[in-house]
Amino acid sequence: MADLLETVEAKLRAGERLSFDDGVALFRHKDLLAIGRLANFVRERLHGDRTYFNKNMRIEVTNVCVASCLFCSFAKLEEDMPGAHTMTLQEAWRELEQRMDDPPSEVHVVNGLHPGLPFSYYEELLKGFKRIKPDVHLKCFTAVEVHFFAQHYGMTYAQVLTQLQQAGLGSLPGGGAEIFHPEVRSRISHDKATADEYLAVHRTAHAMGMMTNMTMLYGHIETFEHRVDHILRVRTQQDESRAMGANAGKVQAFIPLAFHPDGNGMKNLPAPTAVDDLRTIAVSRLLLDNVEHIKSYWVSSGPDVAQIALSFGADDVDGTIVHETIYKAAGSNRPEGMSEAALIRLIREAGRTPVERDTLYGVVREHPAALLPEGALKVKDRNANRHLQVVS
Ligand code: V47
Repeated sequence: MADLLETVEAKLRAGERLSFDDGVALFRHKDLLAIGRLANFVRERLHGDRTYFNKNMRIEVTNVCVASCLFCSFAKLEEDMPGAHTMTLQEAWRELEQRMDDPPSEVHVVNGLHPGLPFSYYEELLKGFKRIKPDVHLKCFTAVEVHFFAQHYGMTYAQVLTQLQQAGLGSLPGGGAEIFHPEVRSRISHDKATADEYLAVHRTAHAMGMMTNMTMLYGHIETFEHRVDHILRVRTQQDESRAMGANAGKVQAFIPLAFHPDGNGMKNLPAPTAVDDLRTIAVSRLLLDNVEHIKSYWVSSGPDVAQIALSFGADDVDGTIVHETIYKAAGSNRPEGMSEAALIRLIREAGRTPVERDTLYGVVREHPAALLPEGALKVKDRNANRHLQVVS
């Protein structure tokens, strides 16, 4: 066992890439703290103590979806089913209008694959957000949605992305990746974009100069080998995109998403544990030598684990979010949003320096690091969960 850690450390110091076998062995290695230390070494080499967050909001304009993913607790097959909803454009725009007293810098939209909306609905959606806040960054539509649009409206990926870009699209979020390996994908999401199609959409976006994120939904029926295969497919795509030149886009952040079992086709499975969450963040950091940011999405792992993950390879916690619905539908008891003050406190108490960023990792504001312990930084925040709440 010590041999593995020594080999990995030597490779990291020499700037050498870890292999598939290294990745699987790291997932199986019992010394979580030792793996965390290695991932933290890489994290600090890249980012020091800097830890990123943004002011964002999530909107799901429709949960009507022709796909039937086994893990999904959010989608409804048809518009007239109980719980199905599709916002009018005015309703969607109002979500942003209502936030204009403390506006987000990013709107993140993820939807079901709705068979009955015209393509112009999505174009108008983006244009309307831009009318309300011209400098807002629109991180909208997963690669799975873009693939669906291309098939459904008879366009190429480049045509879909160009038209959406003209309407205001800024970048693509990472959703829809799940697990790329066909042994798993064919069982949990057989009727949407394949791994190759997902990656081809990202490749097209990168060729157009657009930034994207990628995710991995872990902790259900997949093996460690499937996870490593998934992470290495991200790495290979990133190599290819970086070879496109300086004007090309790339994968900015990789986001492991912890599976939540409530109300979906895998409800009999247990959710992944905190140790699995931390190990997955750490191994992702170690394998992805060409992706700058590893995001510990506080909604999926919970704020407590997201905070600890900042010492296991993660350098980003996502943002304020406001109204999260996908994880809520899958049984998450996390708050739907977090205030900026709560996120800053979470980062500071982890001994890190909070950096508010925009979607493309431009620095909006660097906050001073905390002197621990953090008596003077207590905030009253009813949105933060119990552990982050302040005692006055
Ligand atoms: O694609 C769905 C996942 C994703 C469940 O790009 C589930 O910055 C766990 O992609 N349990 C949407 N996960 C969210 C997403 C995301 C989140 C934060 C930041 C970014 C980004 C992207 O949520 C879906 C799917 O993989 N998901 N159901 C579930 N039951």
